[in-house]
Amino acid sequence: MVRFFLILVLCCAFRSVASAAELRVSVTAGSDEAVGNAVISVKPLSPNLEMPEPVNAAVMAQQNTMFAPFVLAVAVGTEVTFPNMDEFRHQVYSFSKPKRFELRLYGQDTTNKIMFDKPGVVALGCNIHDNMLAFIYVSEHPVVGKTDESGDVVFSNLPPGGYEVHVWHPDELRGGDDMKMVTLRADEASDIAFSVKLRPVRRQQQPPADEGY
Ligand SMILES: [Cu+2]
Repeated sequence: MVRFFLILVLCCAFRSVASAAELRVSVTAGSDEAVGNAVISVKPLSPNLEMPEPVNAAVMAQQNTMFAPFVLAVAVGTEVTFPNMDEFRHQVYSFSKPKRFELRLYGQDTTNKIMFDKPGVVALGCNIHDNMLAFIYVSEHPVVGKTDESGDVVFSNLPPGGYEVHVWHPDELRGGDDMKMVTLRADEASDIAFSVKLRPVRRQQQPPADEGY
């Protein structure tokens, strides 16, 4: 009996590894500028594809009078915690349609959790510190990630099949790539390159000018 289960487990493990596909996405702007913080969301064209379970918890920290990370990519239904790592208080809010909220003045001892249950872009600010700025991209698709500083992100263990791949960036302008189709094959890696248009002056999160600012 035990041996039977062992064989069954090994077969399943082998099957999932053997049939997994990999999607490698790179994002550039202009002639060849690598674009980090671009959110890539992946939508299976067939509802029958067995997608990886979405991650349903994430963190948007307040540290050194900044948000960390600047861009957070989550799937719909993700609960995000907002820990304050600073020794002073923050009052984080958003006026964005997918999630309007305000976390009343709170310090390190408060655990704030917000459920993001509608897709869209949620811009964050702090009523105390004007320099603080961040974005939560809430994707309606189950697989979502963001590019690193080299403009790359890799999705492993996707089931083979057809997909729509979408890109979003806080500074994007119309006229660049926003969606591409791809067919992933078992045991193969596929590459997609997006060329986006970004506003010349990028929005950034500046550190506070100095104490008492
Ligand atoms: Cu603050």
